[in-house]
Amino acid sequence: MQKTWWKESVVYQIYPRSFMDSNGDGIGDLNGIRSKLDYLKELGVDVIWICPIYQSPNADNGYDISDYYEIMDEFGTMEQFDALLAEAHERGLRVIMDLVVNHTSDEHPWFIESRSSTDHPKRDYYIWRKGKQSGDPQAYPNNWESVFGHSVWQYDEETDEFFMHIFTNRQPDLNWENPRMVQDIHEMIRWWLDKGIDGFRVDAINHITREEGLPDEENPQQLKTVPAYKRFANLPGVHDHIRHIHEQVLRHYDIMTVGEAGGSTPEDALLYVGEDRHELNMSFHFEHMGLDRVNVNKWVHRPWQLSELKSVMSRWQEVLHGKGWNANYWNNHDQPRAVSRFGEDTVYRKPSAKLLATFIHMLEGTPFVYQGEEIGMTNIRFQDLSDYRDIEIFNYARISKEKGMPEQTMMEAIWRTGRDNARTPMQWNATENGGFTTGTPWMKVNPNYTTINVEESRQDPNSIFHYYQKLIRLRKQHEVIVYGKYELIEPDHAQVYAFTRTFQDQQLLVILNFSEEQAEFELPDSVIGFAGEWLIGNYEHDTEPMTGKNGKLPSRSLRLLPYEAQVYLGH
Ligand code: TEU
Ligand code: CA
Repeated sequence: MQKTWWKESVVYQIYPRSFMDSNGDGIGDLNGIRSKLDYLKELGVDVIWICPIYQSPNADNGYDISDYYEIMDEFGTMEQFDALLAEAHERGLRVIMDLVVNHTSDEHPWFIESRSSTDHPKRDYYIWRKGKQSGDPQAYPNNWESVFGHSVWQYDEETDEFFMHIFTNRQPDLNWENPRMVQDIHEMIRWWLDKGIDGFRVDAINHITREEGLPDEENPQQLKTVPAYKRFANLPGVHDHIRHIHEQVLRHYDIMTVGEAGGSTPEDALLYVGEDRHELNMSFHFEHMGLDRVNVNKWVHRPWQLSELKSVMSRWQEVLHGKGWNANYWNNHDQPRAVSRFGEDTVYRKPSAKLLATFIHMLEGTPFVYQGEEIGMTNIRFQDLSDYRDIEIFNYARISKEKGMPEQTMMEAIWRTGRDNARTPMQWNATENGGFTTGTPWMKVNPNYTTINVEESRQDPNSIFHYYQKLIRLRKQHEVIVYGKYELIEPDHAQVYAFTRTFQDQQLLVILNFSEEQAEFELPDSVIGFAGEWLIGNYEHDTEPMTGKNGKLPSRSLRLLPYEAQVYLGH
């Protein structure tokens, strides 16, 4: 297996709009990020991934780009970006950008030209089709549903045709079958890499080709059981495009790339990240994010099961080992806060946040930490729909009202699942608005900022922040944390998720009680005789637990407190 810096790194994701506002307009910005680089250095991360900062009308908070070569006015200027990059590099921090090339904004000049006439040279930069009945804006070319609900087609009167958009109708899909469009995108990627950035998180890359001929889904049953986006996800043609980008552009730089590949299985992922494939370094999957949802509809909840988490994560660990590389995460800007979802965000907030962190950092793969996760930020519950900001939430609310869903049911789904859970402003201290802005924040701050904030977390030696700091430091000290091979132990235990990692003569033993109850855990024969020392854990014990002095684990059975995590290092 190849050793590289991006395997040894920890990545920190920044959602710029909500990170830090430097000028009091209520919107996070580049200078805000610059002012927090020392904080990130203190935490110990190696790479920052900044969500889109390009020019955008912000229908989807920057994921709708109108100019790839300019910085969004609200975020600052290109000079400020260059300064941010230089200051990060001075501190030994690498910077990766979001690359959004499945679609642009409908305000991108390419689209404005494309929509102007059927024979414009830019027409084929996007995907245009005639409807089933001329002049009828509802006579869609086919019956595919978009990721955010409703048809993937939007009627355009100008030319009596529809354009395709798998996300919102403000995000027309680029046509990757057009070589001139592809050349323009390659050139743009090269331009950013020549600036000296350290790589990309590639948005929705698995979606850039669609099923040939764009056929109708004929079986209505199928529409109910298979996510609609299967028609435009992880199709073989995607790989030709990625390999082409790699060959033309990426391979000439020392960078890291992580693709977003929703709906992918470990086998699909190997096609993106297999070391022999020359496509991407790693990819995000969503299988663990689906464990508390009914697959066809993210808004419909089901309780998650530890047994399913074990089988999903074990498959990813095993299938990719030695062949590709995992990107491990619990949180990002599209997901509710993990501590509120897979942990417990009241009495056990601290131990459960630390337990979740232990899991992600002890798996094989690169850990991704999302802003606020390192202080245990939680979900938000706005009573008033108008306090939300996310276009996906508003689409869902509109569709729910059309269906006659009771208001309360809808609000509960938004509280549980809405993306704005992750997007409330970063909580820096206990002053007004959590120290995020001196003005009026673009979205309200979670009122718990008075107790959950960075300042508090930095002062408390037992805080979640310091626990993350320690986990990150351990990664630099023990190669087994980076390169060890994963093995699940005691797969049937109902409360405890335990596994080992093995690299040369080093071994890790990771024991995680994912429940609110105490748990008894019998060490299996395979680890009896494991000579281990205590590495890290999320509870204070009078004596370091279960450690025979530099020796074997003293007893066969361990008693774990609620959400207790214990990690041992053996040699
Ligand atoms: O999200 C993409 C997204 O939601 C899907 O690709 C998802 O992975 C798939 O449906 C399987 O669950 C990205 C951004 O992260 C998000 O913020 C943007 O709104 C979206 O792309 C559009 O750019
Ligand atoms: Ca600002």
